[in-house]
Amino acid sequence: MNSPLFHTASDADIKSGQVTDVYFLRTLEILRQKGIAKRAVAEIVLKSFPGGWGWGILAGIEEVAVLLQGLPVAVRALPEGTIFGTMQPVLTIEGRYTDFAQYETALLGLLCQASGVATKAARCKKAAGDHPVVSFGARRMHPTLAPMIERNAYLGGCDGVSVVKSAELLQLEPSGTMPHSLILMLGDTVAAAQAFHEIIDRAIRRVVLIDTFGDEKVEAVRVAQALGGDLYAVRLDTPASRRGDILGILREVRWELDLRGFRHVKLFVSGGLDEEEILRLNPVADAYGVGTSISNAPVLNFAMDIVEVDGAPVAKRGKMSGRKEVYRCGTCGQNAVVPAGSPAPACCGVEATPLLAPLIEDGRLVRSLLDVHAIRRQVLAALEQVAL
Ligand code: PCP
Repeated sequence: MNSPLFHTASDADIKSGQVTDVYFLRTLEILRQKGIAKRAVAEIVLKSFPGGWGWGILAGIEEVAVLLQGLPVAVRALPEGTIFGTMQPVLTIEGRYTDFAQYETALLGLLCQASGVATKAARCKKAAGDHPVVSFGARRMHPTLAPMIERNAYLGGCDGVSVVKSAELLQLEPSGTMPHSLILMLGDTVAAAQAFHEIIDRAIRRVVLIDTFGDEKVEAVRVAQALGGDLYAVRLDTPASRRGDILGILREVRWELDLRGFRHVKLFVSGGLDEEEILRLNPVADAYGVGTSISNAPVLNFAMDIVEVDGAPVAKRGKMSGRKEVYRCGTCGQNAVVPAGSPAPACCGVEATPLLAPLIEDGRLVRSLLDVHAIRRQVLAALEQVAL
């Protein structure tokens, strides 16, 4: 068997259950030798959010459907992109425990990282409002993960992604400006701007990086005078050693450009950004490139726990036993969790809507999954109802 080029598991490794913690295989060995083939209902729940976050965006469901298809199990899940809270089951899996036990590791991995990235992206987009946020963080993670990271950054609300392969899979045009290396190669910011303008497809917006050699406000005016109406924006990726008061620097750049009639030139900021910094820069900045804080977002520590065995409610300490339903109030957007079979709770005077829906039955996908663009639109709409 060819060993993988990179230190990663292949699709076949994941699908065949090889990406599993060894204690699941030992459990299977014991259950099989003891002839224990009990049925179980397990649920995936988040006990707490990182960083004091009040909500999360559920992501990774499309990949979970791929992982579990073909197994003799029944799976119910919240729709991908749903805003959820702590102690709310986002997915349940039912079947003979020995049929799905070894998939827990991969299943959680697919949800934990994707939902962390999608939630951080949503927080940055919520902070930025109408200002575009572009995902620039693939370079901080193993390249195998770039498409996954950028799909979930986009699903969470980012307006664009920078990696060519990710954009291709999302059927988007890749987003990007120019690297410092181009300016270092050309030896001057204006020379680089003019070369970019001369050679790169005119459909690509002219966003010129202005922090390589000189002071940003001087470089901004030089580039604006060189490209005039063809200049869409200037990018400030000012290094930490010079960053000081970046809001002050942005105000100066804005002032000097406006004074000389370049009101059309937008200010694009990147480097060390997160939702708090975006909120601070919104008064002057027009667009953001966010890397590390999204691609290296804290994972959401979902846990998968058995809540029923052979039809009887049972759970470990710290968990509530029995099957559950998650309901959403159509008016205030609040979620509520009740034991399965209970009447639908009322909220804001209306009957709430059940959220957990069948995803897989007898190993077959029984739900048509929305495409990532439709999910993103739903996420942006739902973000209207939550606070940062
Ligand atoms: C990086 C690149 C990314 C930025 C930083 C993401 O800058 O431009 O857009 O930053 P973050 O991870 O802190 O959010 P450099 O590598 O300095 O610049 P470049 O490759 O653009 O020359």
